[in-house]
Amino acid sequence: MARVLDGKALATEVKNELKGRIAQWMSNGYRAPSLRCILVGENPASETYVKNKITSALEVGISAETIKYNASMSEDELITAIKALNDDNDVDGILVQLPLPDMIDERRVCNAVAPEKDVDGFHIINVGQLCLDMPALVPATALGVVEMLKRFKIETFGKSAVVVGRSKNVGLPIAMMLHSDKDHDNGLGMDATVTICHRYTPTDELEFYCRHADIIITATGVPKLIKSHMVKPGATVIDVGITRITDENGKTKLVGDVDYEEVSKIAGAITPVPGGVGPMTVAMLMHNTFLAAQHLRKNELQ
Ligand code: NAD
Ligand code: L34
Repeated sequence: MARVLDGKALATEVKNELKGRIAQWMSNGYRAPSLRCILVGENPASETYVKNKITSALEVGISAETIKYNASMSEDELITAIKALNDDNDVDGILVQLPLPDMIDERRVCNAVAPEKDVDGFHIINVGQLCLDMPALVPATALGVVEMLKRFKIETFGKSAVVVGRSKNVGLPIAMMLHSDKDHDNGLGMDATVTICHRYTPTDELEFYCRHADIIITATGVPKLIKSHMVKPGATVIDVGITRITDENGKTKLVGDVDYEEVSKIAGAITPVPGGVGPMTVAMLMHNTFLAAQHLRKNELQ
């Protein structure tokens, strides 16, 4: 049976370390790092995720607030609200929880957040800097995946990896760090050989690439996409996908992209859903918020 990579336990470890570092930093006279989460409209999953973020922030010593708006808010009103937070010296990190209502252009909104407060790493400046191996604020989910590989000591150097899913916020930054050179500026590279698969990758090719991979990272939202015959014995399988389904008893539960029951018999290591990448996403958002706070204070001194 595969080793279960417990993201929940690891997230607790990461947050405890962060709590100590933040307390240490504040003992030098700095105020607590501060985060604002913007929620537009009603979406039960988003509400849960943002609640988890606020709870974790308060646990590690980050001051945090959710700012809620009605789904009828206009794009310009949202951008005006973001700009006010950009100009607010009491705020270090800003995130706008996605998805946004259909009428609002997510790209325009992500680019309205000041890059130095963009703790989601979705601003074009941060995306560009990551792609150029420069220091940047990196999307928390991708950082969570990389942190899991590092802390669970999964070797990536010279290994073969498949990323299933090519979204700009999840698949792309994961693939970017996995294939990059560790010796470059930001130190985030993992030196793997990476194949990116997506919805138009023919099924037989998806199977072929996955079967030859030492590491499979899947982020599609398609339950049971990754079956045991697609996994090389001993491979590491990281499941980013989260789908809410209703089971036989009418209860809702969360499932990933991986057919966990059968794949866990073949893989060498596997992440569960829930309790895998999700909690690590939240932990790495805290890391990004502390990083943003530190950079902002440094710039204030100059
Ligand atoms: P998205 O819809 O933007 O992207 C999905 C990607 O999957 C696309 O690139 C698409 O081409 C690919 N895809 C779809 N069907 C496929 C198929 N049959 N075969 C191969 N590829 C296929 O979604 P996203 O924002 O990238 O999120 C992906 C999943 O990860 C969702 O389930 C989401 O809920 C979850 N997610 C989890 C976390 C976390 O912290 N665990 C964070 C973000 C997203
Ligand atoms: N702007 N929008 C922005 N930034 C993000 O980083 C996100 N994402 C995704 C959705 N939209 C976003 C998140 O935060 C998904 N996501 C996220 C956050 C937390 C968890 C999962 C995804 C999480 O805590 N998952 C728990 C279970 C949560 C539950 O019970 O529903 C887990 O164990 O997987």
